[in-house]
Amino acid sequence: MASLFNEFRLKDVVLRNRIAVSPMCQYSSDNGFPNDWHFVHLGSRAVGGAGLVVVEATAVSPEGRISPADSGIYLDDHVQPFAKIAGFLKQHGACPGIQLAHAGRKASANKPWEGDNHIDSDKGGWDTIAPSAVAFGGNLTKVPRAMSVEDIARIQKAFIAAAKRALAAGFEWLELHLAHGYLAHEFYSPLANHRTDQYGGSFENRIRFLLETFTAVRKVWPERFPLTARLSVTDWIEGGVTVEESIELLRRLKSAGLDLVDVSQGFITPDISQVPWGPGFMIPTASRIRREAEIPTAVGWMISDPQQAEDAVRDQHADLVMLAREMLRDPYWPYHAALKLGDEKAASILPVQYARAVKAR
Ligand code: XEN
Repeated sequence: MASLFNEFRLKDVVLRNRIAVSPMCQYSSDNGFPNDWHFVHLGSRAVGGAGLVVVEATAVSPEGRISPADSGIYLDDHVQPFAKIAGFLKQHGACPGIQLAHAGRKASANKPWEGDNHIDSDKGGWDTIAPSAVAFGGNLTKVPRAMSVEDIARIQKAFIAAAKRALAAGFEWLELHLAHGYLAHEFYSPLANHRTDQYGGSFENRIRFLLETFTAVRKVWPERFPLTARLSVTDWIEGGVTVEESIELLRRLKSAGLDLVDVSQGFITPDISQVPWGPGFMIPTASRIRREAEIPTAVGWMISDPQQAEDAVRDQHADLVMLAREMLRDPYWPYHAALKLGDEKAASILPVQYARAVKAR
């Protein structure tokens, strides 16, 4: 049997295999509410056989949305539509997960297919906040307001409230978004954090927002369910965060109760020229982090070949593979991967409604 189809236990959650659907922004919500699009998009991937399906970056407060069309979980009324999605994912054998996020200085942007640029505050956008009053650059030119200590406390409370709502909606896997140049990453990276108070400067100070927020969420998220984080472990450029620093950060997050790291990279600057793009390019880094931070690890980025995914799990470079674009191309990727790897579980991956008609071939 292929290692990719081994169960994975984390806390009281048992995933049916090592294949996870990465959180992927759909830019299809209105005032944060998920709708039929999200239900079908996420539900299809559960039906397709993934062990874990993680809902897109879901904003903890309205100004934390990347775009006006982002999902959010900042209202009690958001719980019910998310509960419908979480319930369906679970009913179809996938663990329901959700990623909680605040976009910081990258918020108030157009959908990617409408330009990906900042929307003016008087044209449907809003004023943004970040650790420091420094614009991202590129298409995102808006200068954020530097957060006060009161702003920091308010956003941390928003993360706590969002985690409670996610639990009420039936999610059993929580991922905090500490990556991709959004708010938490902006605190972590010296490229975005120019503060001179206790939240900026030294490594200890730059990780304070991340550790405090994580610790606060851990208090309200039950021990029986995994609390995970997606971290950009490197900024790839001089002066940015490094893998070595991230290993130290992950050791501390682990002491604070982190159950798994979803290893990601970059996006703190618009310059992506130094990223070594290629199939599975983050697997060696994830492997090092898994070994040195001694923490269960998920890895994504340009993984599409079942054999590459299988090797990553079998050789213990990662515990889970996170698939994004490949899952958009093929919601039945787990079934097709099992066929390709010759795994006897292939037929049983399909739901009964389909399996009786579709023979493994
Ligand atoms: C291809 C994903 C890397 C950068 N982005 C990350 C996003 C949303 C859009 C782009 C995220 O983490 N929510």
